[in-house]
Amino acid sequence: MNNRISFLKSLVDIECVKFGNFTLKSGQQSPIYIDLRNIVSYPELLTNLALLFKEEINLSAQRICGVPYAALPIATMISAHTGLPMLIKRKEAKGYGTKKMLEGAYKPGDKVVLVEDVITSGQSLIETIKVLEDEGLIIEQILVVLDREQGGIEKLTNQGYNVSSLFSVSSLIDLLISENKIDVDTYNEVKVFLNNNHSITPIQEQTKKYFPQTHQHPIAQKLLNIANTKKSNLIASVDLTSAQDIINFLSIVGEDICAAKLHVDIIKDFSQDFIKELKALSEKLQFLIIEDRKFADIGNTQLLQLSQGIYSIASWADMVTIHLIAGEASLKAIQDWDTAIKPALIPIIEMSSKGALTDNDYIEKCKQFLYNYADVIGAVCQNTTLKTGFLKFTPGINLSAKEDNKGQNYNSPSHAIENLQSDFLIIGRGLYLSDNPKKEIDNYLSEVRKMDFFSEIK
Ligand code: 5BU
Repeated sequence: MNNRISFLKSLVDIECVKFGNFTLKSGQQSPIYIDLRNIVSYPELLTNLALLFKEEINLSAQRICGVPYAALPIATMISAHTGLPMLIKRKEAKGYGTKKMLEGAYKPGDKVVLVEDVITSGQSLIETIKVLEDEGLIIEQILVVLDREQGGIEKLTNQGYNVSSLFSVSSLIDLLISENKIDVDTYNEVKVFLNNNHSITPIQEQTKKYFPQTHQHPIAQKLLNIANTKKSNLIASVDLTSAQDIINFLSIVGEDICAAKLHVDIIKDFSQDFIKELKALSEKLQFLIIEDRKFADIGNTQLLQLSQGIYSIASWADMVTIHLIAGEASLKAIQDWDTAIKPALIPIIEMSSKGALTDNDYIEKCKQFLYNYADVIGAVCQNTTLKTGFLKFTPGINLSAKEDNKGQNYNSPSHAIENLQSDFLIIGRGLYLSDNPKKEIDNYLSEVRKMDFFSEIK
């Protein structure tokens, strides 16, 4: 069978293309769904695609680059089959070191073939083109797998780029009807939809972050319930040093947060009376308590630190943070601790500070075991994503500052939700140093709520 035809049919088989009734971000219904990301799990198909592209590539090209993320594996495969060296365009600049947006070996003037999975408005391509051109590279050719026929190709062609696609949605449905893979009604519905929707937001860019609803851990479920009810995923990091100041501050912002995060070891007048007052306030205003203890020791010591001393953290904290630097056995020691009340665990796998040693290698090592422990409800991290069902907590959130002068890096709430895919945002000085914390938390909340983050998944 013709390679192109068999490739298109496979896209339907692996559900990269689906027919039915899909809800778009705009609320519109669409009869077709296209998302080529699944292809990464089908190496044979990826190879076929690379071979189809190989026939199209200009001989004068010197580099190949995929638009992140969907086209990265496609570009990699083409690179392997053509010998064209690959470049990687980052989605976000590194928060440390060189802040480079483009990785790989290149020099200004190199001619690049850009690869994209699906083109709709062409917006993601335009963003990638800008990064490459800012580096002095020349866009020799743009190759796209599927054109949604919504004006993207024309837009780029008008700007002088050489763009072509292997397939269009029309050619896809023409083929599928001729092969009896879709019926006439579906075919007509898609045709009408294509004619009427030249400027809608593309379906494959619809992967929207919704706030999680359920969790198997009771404390995490409680946290989700509070956040969903209040429509607030904000956690106030209350790094104040007097017990009264903490209570006063939480009396003001408590109703708008889902949790308060403490560092009890910085409170100069810590007492169990303070904890009593704090717990009463947390009941009244409905927020949970995280002790940001950052345990990082051998299992036995961690158990002592959790249960003993003047703080006796395990008796009152709903959640605690823990580094995994000591290895899996230290985590397991807490998991195996058979006690009536135990805080949920939030391992720190990636830090917000400049030059943090939590590099990808470290993060991956943590991920190899952290998901296996029922006490673990998620992780503190920045760029890395977590397995579905695990909650992502991100500190280093500030509406106005980009950094402090002590190594902290900040992101805005919208960046954290949209780009970092964070579930919970941890805000410290942005709130407790504000002259008007009530007004300031409203500013944070309105940015979060503006994003429609708390809608139910349709
Ligand atoms: P800030 O005032 O918003 O910068 O406070 C951030 C809080 O989060 C503070 O208590 C830190 O100890 C905590 N934090 C962090 O900033 N970055 C990290 O990677 C981790 C914790 Br883990």
